Amino acid sequence: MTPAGTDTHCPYCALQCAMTLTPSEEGVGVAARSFPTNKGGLCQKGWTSAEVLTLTDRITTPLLRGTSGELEPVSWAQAVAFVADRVRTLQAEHGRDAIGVFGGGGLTNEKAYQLGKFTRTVLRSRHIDYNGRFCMSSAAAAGNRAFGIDRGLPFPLADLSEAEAVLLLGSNVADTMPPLVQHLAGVRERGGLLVVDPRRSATAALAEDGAGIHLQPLPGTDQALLLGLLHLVVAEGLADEEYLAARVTGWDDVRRSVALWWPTRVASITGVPEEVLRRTVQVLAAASPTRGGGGAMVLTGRGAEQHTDGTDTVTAAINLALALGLPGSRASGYGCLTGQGNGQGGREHGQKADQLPGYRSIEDPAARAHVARVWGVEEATIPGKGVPAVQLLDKLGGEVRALFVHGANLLVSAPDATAVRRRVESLDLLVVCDFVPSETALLADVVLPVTQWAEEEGTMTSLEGRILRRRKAIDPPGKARSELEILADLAGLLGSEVHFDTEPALVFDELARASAGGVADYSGLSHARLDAETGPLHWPVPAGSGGTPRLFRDRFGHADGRARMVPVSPGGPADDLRPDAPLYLVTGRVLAQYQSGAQTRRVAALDRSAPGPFVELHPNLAARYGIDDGDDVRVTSARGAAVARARITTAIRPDTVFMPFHWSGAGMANAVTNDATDPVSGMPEFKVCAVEIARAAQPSEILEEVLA
Ligand SMILES: Nc1nc2c(c(=O)[nH]1)N[C@H]1C(S)=C(S)[C@@H](COP(=O)(O)OP(=O)(O)OC[C@H]3O[C@@H](n4cnc5c(=O)[nH]c(N)nc54)[C@H](O)[C@@H]3O)O[C@H]1N2
Ligand SMILES: Nc1nc2c(c(=O)[nH]1)N[C@H]1C(S)=C(S)[C@@H](COP(=O)(O)OP(=O)(O)OC[C@H]3O[C@@H](n4cnc5c(=O)[nH]c(N)nc54)[C@H](O)[C@@H]3O)O[C@H]1N2
Ligand code: SF4
Ligand SMILES: [Mo]
Repeated sequence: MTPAGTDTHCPYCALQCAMTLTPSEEGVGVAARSFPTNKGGLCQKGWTSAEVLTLTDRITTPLLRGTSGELEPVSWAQAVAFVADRVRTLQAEHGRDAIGVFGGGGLTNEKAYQLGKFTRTVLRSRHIDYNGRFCMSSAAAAGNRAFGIDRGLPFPLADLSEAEAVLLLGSNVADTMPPLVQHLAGVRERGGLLVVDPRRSATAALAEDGAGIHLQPLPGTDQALLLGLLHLVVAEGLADEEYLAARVTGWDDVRRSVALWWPTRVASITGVPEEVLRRTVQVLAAASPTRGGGGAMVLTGRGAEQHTDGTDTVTAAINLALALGLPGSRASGYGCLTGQGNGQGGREHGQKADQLPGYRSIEDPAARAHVARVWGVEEATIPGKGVPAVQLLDKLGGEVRALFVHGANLLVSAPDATAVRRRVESLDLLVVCDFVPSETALLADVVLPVTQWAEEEGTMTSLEGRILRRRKAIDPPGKARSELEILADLAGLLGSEVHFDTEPALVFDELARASAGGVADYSGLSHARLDAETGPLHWPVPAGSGGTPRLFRDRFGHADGRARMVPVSPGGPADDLRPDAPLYLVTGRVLAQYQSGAQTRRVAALDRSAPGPFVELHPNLAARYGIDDGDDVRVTSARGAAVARARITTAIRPDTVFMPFHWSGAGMANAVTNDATDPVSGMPEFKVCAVEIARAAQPSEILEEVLA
């Protein structure tokens, strides 16, 4: 008989594929589990996830930078006492806001909540933000503006299986969420998969091979494309006027605003032929339920969002969906495909610069009073709002003297990362909680070893807004501890009288109380209920509620129940083409590596599948620059350069090169990217900047040059 396993979910992306873990002498066995989102599937990262538990270089003891300059093992008591002492001194010298906190969308709801509470009640600093700012902040801002609620998918993912048309803008799910592709089988068969990507990505190939459409625009022109599609909807009388009259405000303004986006103009800006624009609109409109179709969805990923006009681009996508009467209709709507494991829950419980738990505003007096009561503090002691991630990183070494990092590897994943490294180096104190010696941890003054997913209890909220249980299968190694314990210890040492629970179930109960009455209301939930209930629980789940799988059936989140259409106009890349930088660099992901690679670069099978950085370029472009497949190519922007192997392919536009961002060292894409941000969301423009390329000299020379 096989021993009973522990049912939990994958540690990586927001699909949160269900798995069962079975510990044995040889390690922890991973088995895929049937679940509505992954339907029994896992990707290569999921299958190999248990290897990260037993890495030979895993951090299992607190480390403190000694007088020799090296990180040296110390006891927990020494490590936390050192941190508390430095925090006290720095705050006495520079004020409370001198301590910054950087969180992550991979943290459980319990940890994200506790981190926000610790920052506001113990440090009493306004300077907290997190890597979700790099991820879906533009979609969140646009969703809040249009719908009054930001839940990535306002419907269960499985609704995708029923749709007749799906417009995917800048999302490569075939590599970034492989099991999700099962839900696209139907729409592919029906010829309704429409993929917008400057590259013929694995997902774009699925569309083309399935008689769908691959629209291959110039990078950064998604908004113009969307305005052009909406122009055609109006011109061809395809707008759902009845729906618009009943459920939406602002349609007149938006309709007028697209009058000048006629197809020839849009085709010349985007490079997408007029005929393709027309076909796309026909397929989408025919699938709209109010025209008798089976359902149509407009979904965005990071490709459309990570731009300085990303919020407006998502707004244009939402406007298109509203004009066709999709949100709230059967197997239809707009959605953003959230990225990180807890990218959804991590943006609801207070690790955002302007936020209190339950997706409340830190500037709302009623919200402050409610949360102050739950925390047992005076409302006036809760600081005001801080600044978004990129601006927070700008302050390092200036107004912010110390940084706590929980769940991000900034030195690889932040835009203009070489400049970020310099600022991090100028800090008086860097404290990193992690379980691997990431590039950021290696620079720290103090590294605190934490537990991993299979070693802890908690909850995660997946891309469809469903709250899931993460369960403990094994004990943590060495001295690794949960962040909940670390924060409670530090609170005590810093003389705080605020109570910090360390049991995840109790922290969750407090989070539930703090969220009560908020947009993201979890007050009807507890670990016990999540364990007992077999059906799905999508937030909001107020007390007594069975959850809300579909948010917009009857009304939207604004007080009047209507969605708001807002006219927008494209901005274009902040760092645009010029004679010394005549090409676009776009960045993104490959299947076998996750994010900064801190975890996945350490897994042998993943390293074999995706061993290092590369630059994708078109054969015509390669010929013009005298570059052969496998040559080293230097990609240079106004910020810096990266060198990586040429991968010559017709899958990319000839005016564009592509690099994944999973590696550090000479091939680090973020040495090149731009840190300009969207003015509404604070999202940096990872997806496009102007570069020059050249065939590089000997690899060893390059390494010296790039690292100099
Ligand atoms: N394997 C793997 N899976 C992951 C992750 C990972 O690191 N690795 N990370 C997770 C996370 S946090 C996230 S946020 C998601 C991201 O998931 P995706 O959004 O699917 O990932 P990306 O590869 O960043 O970008 C998607 C596509 O956008 C295209 N693109 C670039 N510029 C533009 C543009 O201007 N317009 C358009 N339309 N497209 C453009 C790129 O060519 C790329 O194919 O993936 C999650 N899943
Ligand atoms: N050029 C370019 N850059 C990008 C992007 C892009 O498309 N192009 N995408 C951006 C996006 S969408 C994202 S989400 C970011 C992500 O980039 P990062 O924020 O760097 O994400 P990860 O590499 O997942 O880093 C997470 C770190 O936290 C650790 N960790 C995991 N779980 C826990 C935990 O529970 N507690 C603690 N303390 N540590 C933990 C991991 O070991 C790892 O070191 O990158 C962004 N950077
Ligand atoms: S798709 Fe995402 S959640 Fe599923 S196994 Fe892969 S990394 Fe894990
Ligand atoms: Mo992300």
